[in-house]
Amino acid sequence: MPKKQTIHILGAGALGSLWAAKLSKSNEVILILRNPTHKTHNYQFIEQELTTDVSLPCESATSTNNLIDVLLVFTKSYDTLLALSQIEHRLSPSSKIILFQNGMGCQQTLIKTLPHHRIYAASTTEGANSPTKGTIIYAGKGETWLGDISKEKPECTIETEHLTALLSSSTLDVFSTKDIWQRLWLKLAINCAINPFTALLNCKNGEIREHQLFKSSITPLSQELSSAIQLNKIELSAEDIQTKVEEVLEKTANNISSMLQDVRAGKPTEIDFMNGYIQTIANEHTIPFPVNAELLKRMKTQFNN
Ligand code: KPL
Repeated sequence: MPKKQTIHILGAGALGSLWAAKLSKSNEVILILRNPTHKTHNYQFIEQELTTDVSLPCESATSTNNLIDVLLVFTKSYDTLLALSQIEHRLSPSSKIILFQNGMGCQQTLIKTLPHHRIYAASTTEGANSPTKGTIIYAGKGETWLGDISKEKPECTIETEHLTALLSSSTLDVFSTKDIWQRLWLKLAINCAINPFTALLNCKNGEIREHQLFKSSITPLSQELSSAIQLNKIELSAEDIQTKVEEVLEKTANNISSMLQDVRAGKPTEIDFMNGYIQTIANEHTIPFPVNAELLKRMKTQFNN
């Protein structure tokens, strides 16, 4: 029997646990947790009507175990730099680091912090949530795109293809792309145009469409997002953003967005890496993006983060 590939997973939230459960069927998956209390991390994984008990080995971030070969990072954007710096002693230039973070900013920081490492980003529309501690629900089938972000010039290397094949062993749909930045910026626009509304209005994704706040904001907000993204040399029209947002709202109508999940769990939100990142672009270029600025202000006032 060929030896199974070892995959380390940092961050065992809903999405990390989904990938861990799926990848562990044909790989050796090890979870890296902040303060593991046991040798294994156990949870129930619910897919459609089927419940499976998952039990995976775990290590603490500060463990001095072997070097890591493949690392999937699912920590919140605001935790990622610290979490990776705690395991830096286990990373070598041949380690493959795959970032699954929402929003923008964390990827650029990590490329600068780890200039000699292979860093990949994944953009995923898979949906998972954790209604109670120890239970993970696979909420909606999506797809995942993977690309190398450590190279100046985008290219689809043989290593990206190998990693795509490895992630596909989860049976989730995974594709490689050399245009991963395009996908990350589009995902950022979608998150900026959906997540804060769901948090402010305390409702499911699909329900924001009935609220005046969303109806009056979406067209000017899409224009602002398009301008901000074009300032970063990515072509994405306001019309394309709005159409995509409507499509995602339709597909994920019953989902509780990641931002509303954070609010309900009393956790900080990733607003600084979404609408906050757009505000940083506005500040750098001294261009006002008033609809985005107002959303950001309301989020900061209402949730104090
Ligand atoms: O990515 C998402 C999130 O919740 O963060 C969306 C696309 C809004 C789906 O819920």
